[in-house]
Amino acid sequence: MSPPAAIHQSPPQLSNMSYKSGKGLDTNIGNGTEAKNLEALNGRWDNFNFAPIRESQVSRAMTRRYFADLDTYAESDIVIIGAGSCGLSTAYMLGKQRPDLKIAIIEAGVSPGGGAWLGGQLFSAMVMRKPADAFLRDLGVEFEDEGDFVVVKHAALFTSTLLSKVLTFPNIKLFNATTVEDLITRPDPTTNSGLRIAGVVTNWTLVSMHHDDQSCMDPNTINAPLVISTTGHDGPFGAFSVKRLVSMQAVEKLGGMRGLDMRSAEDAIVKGTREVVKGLIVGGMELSEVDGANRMGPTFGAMVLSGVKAAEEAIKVFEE
Ligand code: 48N
Repeated sequence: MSPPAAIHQSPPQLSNMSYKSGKGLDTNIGNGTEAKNLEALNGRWDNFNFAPIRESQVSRAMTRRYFADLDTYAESDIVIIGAGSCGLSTAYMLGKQRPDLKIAIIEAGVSPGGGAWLGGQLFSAMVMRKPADAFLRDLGVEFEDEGDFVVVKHAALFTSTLLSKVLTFPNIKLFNATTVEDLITRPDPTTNSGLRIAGVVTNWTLVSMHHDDQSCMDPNTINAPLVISTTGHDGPFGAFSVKRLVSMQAVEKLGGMRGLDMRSAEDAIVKGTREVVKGLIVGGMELSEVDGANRMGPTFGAMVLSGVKAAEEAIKVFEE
């Protein structure tokens, strides 16, 4: 029995693909149950059927897009490492202010959001001190006003809203389950370290976790004139970029995150968000490892406003 025709279809060249119009995609999908809205399906389950599909169409629909994105973002304007509250806030601000910039977000976890799915110690409400309520208003997330601070009823409401807004920007692509396992550098005699950051080295996270027990599994790369690292405070993956700066001797040593002091921590993180070495801006809790700032515990205003500042610093770089 000869193999079904679909096997002989060679995938069209990625470059002539246009997802919006569907040109060049498998279009031999039959006309299954066309439903203009959910009400049209009510009570019609006896004769219900999905439109026909062939498994390879699903594979091609996913792989074409993913590899086209890898091709597109191999040269990015900005790479954000870490899709936690700071990285996502940075992306949100850049997506709004600079739709012309191509931005790749690299997130080691399958699920983005970092530590912002719960408010603290598994409690769900999320606290932000004013003036971070301005960010919540801009984002359109409701909160209860408690005077000097506000409370979002569930941290997941904040994080899912922020994530959904970031994912809708056409100039931003999230590569989750993907780890930055090194930084691309270039010699730069104008800097103290003699180098500048020029992109990131990536691998599937599961591969990055098994370099010690598998033979060579070389990484992929993304070139970008600016990297914004928001990988959180020290932990299995945390503080990645700043620890790498020390091991490549671009920074002498880290200050190391200090004990919990909400008031001093949040001001220091927001004010300190900056380009730590040329081509690398550090924000969020990763910065506490650089500057020896305190940690703030279960309050997130500094994360979002560090993101606002990181975006501002990034735009300055592109306006230089
Ligand atoms: O949420 P985090 O860890 O980091 P931030 O800075 O966005 O937010 C920190 C915040 O959640 C707190 O820690 C709160 C305020 N508590 C403070 C305190 O006192 O304890 O997100 C970092 C993200 C995570 O999703 C990681 O998976 C990811 O970065 N990540 C990486 N992604 C790709 N490549 C890497 N090398 C990497 N390292 C971490």
